[in-house]
Amino acid sequence: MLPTEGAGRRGFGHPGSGLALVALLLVGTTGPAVPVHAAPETPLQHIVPAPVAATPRPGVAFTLSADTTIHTQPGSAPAQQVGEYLAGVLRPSTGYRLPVVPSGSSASGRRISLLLAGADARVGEEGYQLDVTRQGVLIRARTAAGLFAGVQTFRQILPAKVEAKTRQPGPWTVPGGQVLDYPRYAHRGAMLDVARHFFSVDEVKGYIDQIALYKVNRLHLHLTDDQGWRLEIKSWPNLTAHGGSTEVGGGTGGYYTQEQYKDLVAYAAARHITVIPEIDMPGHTNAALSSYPELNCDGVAPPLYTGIEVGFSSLCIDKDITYEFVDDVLREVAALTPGEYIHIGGDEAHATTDPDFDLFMDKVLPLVAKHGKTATGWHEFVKSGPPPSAVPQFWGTKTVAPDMVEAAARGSEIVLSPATKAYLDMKYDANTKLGLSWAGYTDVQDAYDWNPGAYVEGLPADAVRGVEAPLWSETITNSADLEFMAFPRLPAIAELGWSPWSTHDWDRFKVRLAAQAERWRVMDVNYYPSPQVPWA
Ligand code: NGO
Repeated sequence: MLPTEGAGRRGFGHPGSGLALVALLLVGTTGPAVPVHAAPETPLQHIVPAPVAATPRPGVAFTLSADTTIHTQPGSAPAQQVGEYLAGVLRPSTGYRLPVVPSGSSASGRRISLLLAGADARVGEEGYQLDVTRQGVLIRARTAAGLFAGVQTFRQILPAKVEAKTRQPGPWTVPGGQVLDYPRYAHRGAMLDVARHFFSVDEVKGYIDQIALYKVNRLHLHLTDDQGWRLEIKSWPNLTAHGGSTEVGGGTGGYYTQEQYKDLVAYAAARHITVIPEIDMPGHTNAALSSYPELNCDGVAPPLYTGIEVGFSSLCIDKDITYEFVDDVLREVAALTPGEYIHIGGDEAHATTDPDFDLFMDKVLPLVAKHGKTATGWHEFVKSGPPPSAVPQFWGTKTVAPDMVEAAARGSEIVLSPATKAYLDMKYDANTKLGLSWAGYTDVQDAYDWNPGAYVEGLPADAVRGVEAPLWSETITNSADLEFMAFPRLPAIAELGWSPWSTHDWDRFKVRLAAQAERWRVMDVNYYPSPQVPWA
């Protein structure tokens, strides 16, 4: 018995189980989501991002015990890595050994299985199928990324205290049921500005762990700006020695050595998150200009900058050394980047004339390609006519953006980060102590209530590559600040990136969000208790 035609087409029944879909179902990508009443509350109803379909098995549950084992796809190191990651989440709080063994081995006890076979074909490259029966937990996917996404859902249906770093009393029970799930968009990003204020490797890892829980798969690091250069470039060492030595407000700044940066990239990759490094140019370059006088047209290095103005700096467009510099930087960054994309900024080049901007991009875009990468940039960079493979990141405040529509017509896919919706550095309201307000206040509902597929007027839905939530750090200095601005808005943007539009419903989302707070308290996430959300 299926509740709607939509569910009949896209919902996920359980062949042969005869189970009625008696609780909240998230019914696929067409038609409205349908709440079906009369079911007991189950954590399956509280998953963020909302899954494509979740079907409770009433009266069924699975309880982890001291002899539970984690079985992974035989012969697959990536699947085993996901198993070890899951064990790493579960061991401290449960105190169980949870050995990770190849599936098929004869370990006794009940199982959590992570298999790369047998998933519904609809799961695609990043989706998964999760089954909880009395006998165990079965997560199936076509890729390790899919298994990893399934593991995040499994975490969310366990009691929140599972996130604790110290041993807690059980029971560790998950409700019976089945989830079929896959993302709406390929790009589900978070951006962190480590240039205005520096964030240590451990702080960034903390954020990676938090965004992974919401199935974010891209971390864009804004590594350079007027106030600081944060990535060691061996061929231009003064970029960090001098250009990394301060930050907004005059603090001591900091930078990542290439070894540290590689460690960050690997840490993200182990969480199926690809790092997209940004070297912002030709504007937002005072830290570089201050480090090397020869990059300035007049040959004079400006002082380091610790304020928060934008748009005053530019690399010298006419000098050959500018392109030798960019070539060296891109070569080193590309060598540190397993992902396809390098972000070349391009925003607010107010100190560069339009013809100079074109000239600059005409020389720099081929350098990105020369080093084997594809360019992405803030949306202004489309004015230089980049190739269709280049991905503009829209950060405008209006829904009318003919340049984005034209870029899409030329074949570009666009990442949406509208400043009025997705900027995590905007204040929630007039009382928010942190943050900026140039794009307006953005409370949780504002962040959530927009449709990326129909946001920019005239932009075809299939030209949208995904969404990204930028967190600029002019006013953000530490993890507590970062978390206060990101939670609960980051999960809202993550849901827009993952969940089918048919599940979109503020009144239900705010209830699911409220249910996350217990987890954030256990994880020590300093979230903003917005009055818009019915926190328990
Ligand atoms: C703008 C600007 C950044 C600021 C940010 C603050 C873009 C793409 N450029 O966004 O330099 O930090 O606003 O909200």
